[in-house]
Amino acid sequence: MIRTVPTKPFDGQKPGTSGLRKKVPVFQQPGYVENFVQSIFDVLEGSAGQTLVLGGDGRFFNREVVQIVLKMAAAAGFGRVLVGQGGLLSTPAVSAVIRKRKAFGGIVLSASHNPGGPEGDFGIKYNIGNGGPAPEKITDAIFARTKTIAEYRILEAPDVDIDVIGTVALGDLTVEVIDPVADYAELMQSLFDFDAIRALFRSGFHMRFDAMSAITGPYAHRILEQTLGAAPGSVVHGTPLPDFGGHHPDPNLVYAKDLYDLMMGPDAPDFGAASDGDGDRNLIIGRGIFVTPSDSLALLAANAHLAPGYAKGIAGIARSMPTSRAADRVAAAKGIGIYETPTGWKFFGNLLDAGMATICGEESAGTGSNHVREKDGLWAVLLWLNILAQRRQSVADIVAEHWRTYGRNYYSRHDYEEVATEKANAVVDRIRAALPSLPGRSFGALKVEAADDFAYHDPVDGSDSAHQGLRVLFEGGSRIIYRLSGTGTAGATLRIYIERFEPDPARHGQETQAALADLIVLARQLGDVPGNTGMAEPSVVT
Ligand code: VG1
Ligand code: CO
Repeated sequence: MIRTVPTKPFDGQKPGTSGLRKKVPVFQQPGYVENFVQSIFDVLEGSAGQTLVLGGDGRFFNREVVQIVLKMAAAAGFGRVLVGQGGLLSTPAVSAVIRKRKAFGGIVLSASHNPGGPEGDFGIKYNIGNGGPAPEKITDAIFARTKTIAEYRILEAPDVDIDVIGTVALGDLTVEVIDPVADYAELMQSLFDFDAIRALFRSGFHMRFDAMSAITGPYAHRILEQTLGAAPGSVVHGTPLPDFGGHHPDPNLVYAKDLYDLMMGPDAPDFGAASDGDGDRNLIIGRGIFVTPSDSLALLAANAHLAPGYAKGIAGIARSMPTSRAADRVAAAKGIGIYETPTGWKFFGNLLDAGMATICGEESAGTGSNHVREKDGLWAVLLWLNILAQRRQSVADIVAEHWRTYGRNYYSRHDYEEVATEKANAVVDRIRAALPSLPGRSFGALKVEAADDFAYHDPVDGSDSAHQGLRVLFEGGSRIIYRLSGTGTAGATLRIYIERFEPDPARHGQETQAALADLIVLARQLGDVPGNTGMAEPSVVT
């Protein structure tokens, strides 16, 4: 029986950079999940009888929300839900399954790199039929709906057994519990030269992949160890845990420090990598060298033709605005398009659908291609492995050669986390007020060329997105960018992105923070960051 339940709107159900993210206790309020899910279903047109894909990163509360969504999908008239076994699906796997099975859309349950557990974070995101995050037009409509919602509909039924692969009926809905890895693994096999990667491992090449007790464990065990022959034990923290073992499943130098230390030490394997909570990010570290995500994007774009899936070349590269301009140099050399979008993968979807961009990336450890419509952590690892299998050079040599060819974009992001919202706003307001007066001014050796509040005009659908970050651009290619995070769940996070271009190979061996020192000082001065936030130093430097 379908029950119609009266409800009242909750404040703040506004999807951010990547879906709705809140603390678990917020989601646990009676009706909170139901209101948001009903709001999604209410704005979808033509979903009756269609297929929905459902899965999450296995964090605390995942299993409960899976049951709610299944019963609400039954009430909403969907025909079929494909749910990952155990309620698990990585974000890129959701995207792959939507595309392969021609589903109407999908729901991803994740707060990505944010910590999990009873006091941790949870999230819900809707993806459309191309496999990508819903564009702003839809997320705005969902948010508007959350403000007026008066009832939700749910099927009264016992919970579905989501641990056994197979098909069961839930009212008129067919629930198909699928292997979370199979479709994704098949897609990877179609893109990469698995024989060449197998030969690489047989030659004595060693790697470590840190799944951070999050969703990529099952994928990495199956693909890297069982299929490609990486030595057993290459994948560590490979069992998804509801609280990620109490850690931040964020693959950066702070939270993946064990991997970093290993790769910098005497026992380093040839290649180190990690992914995040929901499997869409990647961290790449060679023996003795961390590859910044921005450099990794440029390197992958420059070498993608070495993998079968990209052998014909790539049509264009897209990067989020704060991502370094290293990729721009590759695009210029190849004579292909380069697109600069606001932060968040949803802005890449149109460019990928239109065939304008093939490879996309963000400085926040996200890279991906037109094979799905999400960023994809393991995909990046496999493309790296395919390139290493073909080039048979060390990561450090490949990176050094890249810098010699294109120049080096020194790059770092400084995050000030859990700042009171008004204090973070004070920094941004101060910079915004100064923008008109900055061009032409000099600060030591740095001369401002331009300064603006970044706005994006989507060349495919003509939509506009304003206020996407404040840019201070210097002569010679240096940049300082200020932005507030749209994924946090406590206070505000101020992000300052700092970049300096260095063409001279004799100066490519500097330590990053040292190479950026004058820009770092200036970035803090311009925003009076210590005065406004009360923080002398950022909480995370990546
Ligand atoms: C952050 C990153 C952004 C990324 C987003 C979602 O957003 O900066 O590049 O797309 O997280 O990634 P923000 O608004 O906090 O800067 V994930 O792996 O959390 O889905
Ligand atoms: Co993620």
